[in-house]
Amino acid sequence: MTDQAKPLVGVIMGSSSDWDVMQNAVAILKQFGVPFEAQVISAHRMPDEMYAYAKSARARGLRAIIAGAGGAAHLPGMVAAMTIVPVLGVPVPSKYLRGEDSLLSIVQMPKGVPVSTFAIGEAGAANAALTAVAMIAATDDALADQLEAFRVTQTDAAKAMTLPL
Ligand code: RP5
Repeated sequence: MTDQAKPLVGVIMGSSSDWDVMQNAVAILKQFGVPFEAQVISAHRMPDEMYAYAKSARARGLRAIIAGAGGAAHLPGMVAAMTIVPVLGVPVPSKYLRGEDSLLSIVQMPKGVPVSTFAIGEAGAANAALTAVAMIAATDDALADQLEAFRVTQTDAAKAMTLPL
C-alpha cells in the first residue's frame, strides 16, 4: 500500500495479523493527508527485506518509520539499529501475554539506539501516527494548523460530554 505522493512515513508490521491494530496508524496519516507507505516486513521471516528497507529509508525520504510487531517484537529495534530515521514502535497485542511481551521487547532498548515506544494496541498505533504528523508539522505550517484543529475538536468533544445522571 503506497500513497500517491512520495512517502514521508513508512508503516511496517511483522504480519498481516497486525493490520487490525496498525490500520489505526494508517487512518491518522490518511486523515492528515501525510504521504505514507504500508507493508508487511517481518524481522525473523524477512530479515533481508528488513535490512534493505531500513538501509534505504533515509535516502528514500522517509521522515519516520512506524513499526508494529507482537511477541518477541524485534522489528522496531532492528530497524532502528540500521537507520537514523526515527522509529516509532507499536506493541501489538499477543495471543498469550496480551502484548506485555511486545511492549517490553520494544521499549527496553539499550542506550544509544532509541525506539520511541507507544501504548499497546490501537491507541499506540494512532498516537505513533500523530507523533509522526507532529514531527513533519515542525517544518510544515499547514500541517501544524491541521494538528491544532484536531486537538481543538477533541477538546470540544470532551466539553460536550454528558453523564447519564
Ligand atoms: C510477529 O508475530 C508479528 O508482528 C505478529 O504480531 C506475531 C504473530 O504473527 P502471525 O503468526 O500472526 O503471522 O512477528
